[in-house]
Amino acid sequence: MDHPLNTSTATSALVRAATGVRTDSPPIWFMRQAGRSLPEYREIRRGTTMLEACLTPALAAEITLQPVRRHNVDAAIFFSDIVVPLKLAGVAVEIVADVGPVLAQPIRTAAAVAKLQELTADSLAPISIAVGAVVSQLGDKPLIGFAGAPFTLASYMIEGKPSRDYLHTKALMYSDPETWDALLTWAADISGQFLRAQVQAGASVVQLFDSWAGALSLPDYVERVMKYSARVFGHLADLGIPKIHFGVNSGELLGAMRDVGADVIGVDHRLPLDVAAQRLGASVPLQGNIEPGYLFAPWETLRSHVDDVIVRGRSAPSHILNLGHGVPPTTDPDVLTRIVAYVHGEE
Ligand code: 1CP
Repeated sequence: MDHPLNTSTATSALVRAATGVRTDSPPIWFMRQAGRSLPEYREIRRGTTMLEACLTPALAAEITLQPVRRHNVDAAIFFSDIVVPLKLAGVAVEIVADVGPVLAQPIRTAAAVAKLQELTADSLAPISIAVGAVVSQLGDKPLIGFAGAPFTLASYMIEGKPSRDYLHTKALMYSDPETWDALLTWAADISGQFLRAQVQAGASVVQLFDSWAGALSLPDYVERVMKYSARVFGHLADLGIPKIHFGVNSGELLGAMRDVGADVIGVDHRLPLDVAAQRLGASVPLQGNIEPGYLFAPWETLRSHVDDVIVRGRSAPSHILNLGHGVPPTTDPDVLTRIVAYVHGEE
């Protein structure tokens, strides 16, 4: 199969904006657009665990397409999770409802890291099949592939569950650099292979989520984390694919996150896009950054906020409109549909 970037998606608004071409209005998609805000998602997920849904190709493909049909967003994002490659590599992990990823045994020692297995190409088959099924139904709309960056992934592995302060993670980072290096190198390789499989099966853009990198100072990010994120993108070096890099609360890290090898920097809602653009010398396409809290405000209030984000986004060479972080599960999906219609000039 010819890759969609060579046949159908190269002229899409999302791919153009991701490669620095300014579009009349910004292409729009939402982080976490699939999932709990959608009644059709809650319905199709009944009786299936989150990871079963991710690893059943027909189900993962259908859930990926649900928000595209409902909201008419400019891109799909593959329905999966950042811990899926851990599961495929044999790590005992589950996604617990209303909690998030939980490991049977946190991985905090050199011995535990030494036991981690490599990912095999065979084990990625459910991912390739699901991506192929999505892409065959998307036409000229691009699919965004994604993975977790090594720091964020390692934080779940070391803490064993979602954390607020990342103290076990930082304890390992500061006290045992060799084990840290081995763990982040392993995480970089499985995320890199997970992304590569999605691109080879037809994803046109990728996003690397370093959701929790904002917990680090810039010097720590530069000295102890950055090279592993660069290693993830290294797995895609020959594929010529636009790469988005996103973190929460990462306003101090923007330049370093670009230097990892990103084409687009995702900015959360804490930093206005014109300020982010200025920090990056107005040379980097930006993605973001509607404050998710506005989804619960009256339409006129939300609409002026969206207008403000679009105006500030013009300070960057190009702009992909998104939220500053994921869609909250309690969001009224009609509000998301209305934002898309408004941005597309249909309201
Ligand atoms: O049963 C359910 O529905 C569980 C909720 C859920 C969903 C729908 C989880 C558990 N993951 C997902 C899908 C998912 N995860 C997607 C695809 C859907 C889409 O974007 O439309 C993506 C891109 C992710 C990526 C992900 N998982 C990130 C990075 C993005 C972000 O939000 O910062 C992170 C940090 C995770 C871990 C995770 N998985 C699930 C939860 C609840 C969490 C976060 C837990 C925490 O607070 O630490």
